[in-house]
Amino acid sequence: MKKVLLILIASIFIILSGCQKKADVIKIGIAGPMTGDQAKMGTDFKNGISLAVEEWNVKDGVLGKKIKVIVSDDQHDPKQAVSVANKMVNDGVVGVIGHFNSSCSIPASDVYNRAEIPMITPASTNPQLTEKGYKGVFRVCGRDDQQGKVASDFIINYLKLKGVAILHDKTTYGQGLADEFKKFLGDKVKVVYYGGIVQGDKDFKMVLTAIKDKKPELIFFGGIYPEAGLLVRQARELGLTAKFMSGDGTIDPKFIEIAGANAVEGTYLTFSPDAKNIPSAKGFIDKYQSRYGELGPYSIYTYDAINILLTAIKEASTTDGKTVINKLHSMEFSGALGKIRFDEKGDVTVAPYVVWITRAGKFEEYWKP
Ligand code: ABU
Repeated sequence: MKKVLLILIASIFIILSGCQKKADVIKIGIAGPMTGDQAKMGTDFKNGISLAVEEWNVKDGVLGKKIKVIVSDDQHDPKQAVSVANKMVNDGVVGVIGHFNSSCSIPASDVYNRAEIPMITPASTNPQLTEKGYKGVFRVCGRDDQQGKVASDFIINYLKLKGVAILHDKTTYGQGLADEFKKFLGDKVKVVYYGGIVQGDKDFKMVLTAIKDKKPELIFFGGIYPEAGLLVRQARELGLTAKFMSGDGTIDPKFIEIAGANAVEGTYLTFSPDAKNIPSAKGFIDKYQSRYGELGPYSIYTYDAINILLTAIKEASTTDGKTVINKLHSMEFSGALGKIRFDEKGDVTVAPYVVWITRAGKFEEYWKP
C-alpha cells in the first residue's frame, strides 16, 4: 500500500512538473522558405528573430516566461504552408511571424484566423492578404498596389518610356505585382508583351527571344531573385539590351550573383528606402552585421515584427489571441524601422516605396516619387 502511494505521489509530481515546464515558455512560430532556392529569405528571417528573442530572453522573456521559437519551413509551397501553420497551432504557438511568400501567407492566414492567433508577415506584399477581413492578420511591409504604382510612375514620369514587356512567375506575388504595374501604366505606355514563366525553370531563352522581337525599352518582372537573376543573365546573352526592372522580391545579393555583375548593372527594382539611413535602425544593423554579415532585405522587418508581437503581449499582459490582436490594432510601436502603426486592415499606415538601381555589384537607392 505504501509502495502504491509512493508511486502515485511520484506520478503526480512528474505530471505537475511537466505542466510547469510547458507553461514556462511562450511559443512563437516563424514560417518561411527555410530550404530550397529561396532559403536565403528564411535565413534572413531566422537571423532577425534570433537577435530579437535573445534581447527579450536576456531580460526574462515576456510575462515572466522565456520565449521559444518554433521554426517552420514552408518551402514556398502553399500546401506546405497550410500544413506547417496547422502544426504550429497544434504545438501551441501564440502568434506567428511569417510567411515570406504571399502565396503561402494567404492560405496560412485561414489557419491562424480560425485559431484566433495573430500573424505578422515581414514581407508578403500581395494586397489580398489584408483584404480578406481577418482581424488578426498584419504586415510590416507595404503592398503591391503601392509598389506597382511607384514602378509605373518611374517608367512614365522619369524614364518616359513608350513600350515595355511584362513578365511574371505566375505566383500570387509575381503576377499580382505585374498586374498592378500594368494597371497603373494604363494607356500611357504600350505593353508589347505580357506573359508568365514557370518558377523553378532555368532556361528562359525562348520567352526572351519572343520578347526581343517586340523591341521593348524595358522588361518588368514580377517574381523572386532566382528567376530574375537568370532572366537578366540570359537576356544579355541573347543581346537583349532593354532595361530591366523588378520588385522587392529581387533585392538580395543572390540576384546579383545569379545574373552576374556585368549583366545586372543598371537594373532597377522597387523596395522601401534604405534602412541604413534610418537612425533608429543603426543599433540593429550594427549588431546584425557583426554577427551575420550583410543585412538581408527583410531581416529588419522580421526583427520589428516579432518585437511588435512581443510588445503587444507584454502590454496586453496576456497571450490570449483576441486580446493581443486588439492591442496590435491600437498601439503605436517604436522599432528599428521607426514608428509603426497598423490600420484597420492590418496594413502599416506608412509604406514608402522608392526605386533602387544596381551599380558595381551593389544596390543603391536611386529615385523617389
Ligand atoms: N514581397 C516580396 C516577396 C514575398 C511575397 O510577397 O510573395
